[in-house]
Amino acid sequence: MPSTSLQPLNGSSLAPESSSNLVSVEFQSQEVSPHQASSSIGNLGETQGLEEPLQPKARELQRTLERHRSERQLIVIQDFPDPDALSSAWAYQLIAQQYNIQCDIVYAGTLSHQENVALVKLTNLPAKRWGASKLKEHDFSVYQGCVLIDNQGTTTQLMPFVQKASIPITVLIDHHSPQGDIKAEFVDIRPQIRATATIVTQYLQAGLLRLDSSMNTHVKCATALMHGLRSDTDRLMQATEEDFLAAGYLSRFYDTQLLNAILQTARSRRVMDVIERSLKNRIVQNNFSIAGVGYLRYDDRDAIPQAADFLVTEENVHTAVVYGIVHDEDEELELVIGSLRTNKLTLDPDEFIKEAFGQDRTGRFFGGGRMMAGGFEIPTGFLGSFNDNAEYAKLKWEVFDMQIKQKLWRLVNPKDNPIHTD
Ligand SMILES: [Mn+2]
Repeated sequence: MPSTSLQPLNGSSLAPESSSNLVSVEFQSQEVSPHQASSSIGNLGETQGLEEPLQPKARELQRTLERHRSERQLIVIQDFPDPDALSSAWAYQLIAQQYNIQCDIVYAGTLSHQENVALVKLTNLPAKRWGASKLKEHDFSVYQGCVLIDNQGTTTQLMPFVQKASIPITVLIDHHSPQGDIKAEFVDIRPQIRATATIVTQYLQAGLLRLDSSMNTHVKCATALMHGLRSDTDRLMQATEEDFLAAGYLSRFYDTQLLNAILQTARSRRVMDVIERSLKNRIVQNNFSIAGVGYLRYDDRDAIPQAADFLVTEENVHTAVVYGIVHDEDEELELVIGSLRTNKLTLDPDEFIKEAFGQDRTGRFFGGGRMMAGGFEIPTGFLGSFNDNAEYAKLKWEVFDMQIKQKLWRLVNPKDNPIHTD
């Protein structure tokens, strides 16, 4: 256990139980009609554990879990797990425990944002990193099922191993738009919802796991879910009614001091350095602020969106793009990673990034899409590695820097390309 002086609040001031009926009644009246019609096929009698008759998905998940009682499942989250994925996976693990299903939560990349590291440490969140280079060493055959949460298998390097071991996808819970033809026994994809934590909280609310504010793990998991929900909804600014209702439910259990501690986590010096470089290198034109930050370590890749978050706060700037070359010596991996942040309502980051960078030879875009939000990734390919040669490394950065700038300026300011090719 990490040492933390924080004590759960245990919902002391608000009487949690007394208000529960009121909330669920209101919730039902919003949603009940279409769902109930389709799910009323003789199952309403067997829902003792479920408080809300409307939740057909919760009931379907319950039946799925029953069918897989006492199995071992692998919960796969994206390579760079965010609070939404981490907390939702944890909640699923706690739900599944009641069916004697033992789950391992794994990711193949790294926890790079200091808040995510703090979340995992302070809540003792049981996620494991299976580094890409050692993936082959893990025994996948012990799992009877795979669970995809907050992703659909397209953002994790674990997927080929799951497929190779012929592990069936038992459960898929996500709020991103459907991505291709992944098949799972239980599927709950709801793109209209802003956070997977909301979907999972609805399961809890429906009675799949009765949260108990005297249980430390429940309080910590509820806090993690609140953090996930807040971070995927831009601190509730983008939240829909369902997200608010889920947050309302979690508010009975979560620990405000613990959440505060997670949010207050200080940036590392290296992240500060990247932000400093972005400030120094930024070029502002037509309300766009564009900055290349050179090379950075793989573990610090989250410094890029943080730098973009910072640059977009400058007056007269509505959109910031920050990018750099990320390298990981262990994995011999090198790619350009970038991030776009905008306050301009009419600028769609997805469209902008697709338009700016186009697609690779296989037709895959370098970024955009709901999974990437305002992010993009460009492999350095043949030019990768040999960075111990300082001259070469510098030259390589300049090439990528210039190429990215050209592509961005072409959109930002079509008539003013910094490179004159004629
Ligand atoms: Mn999410």
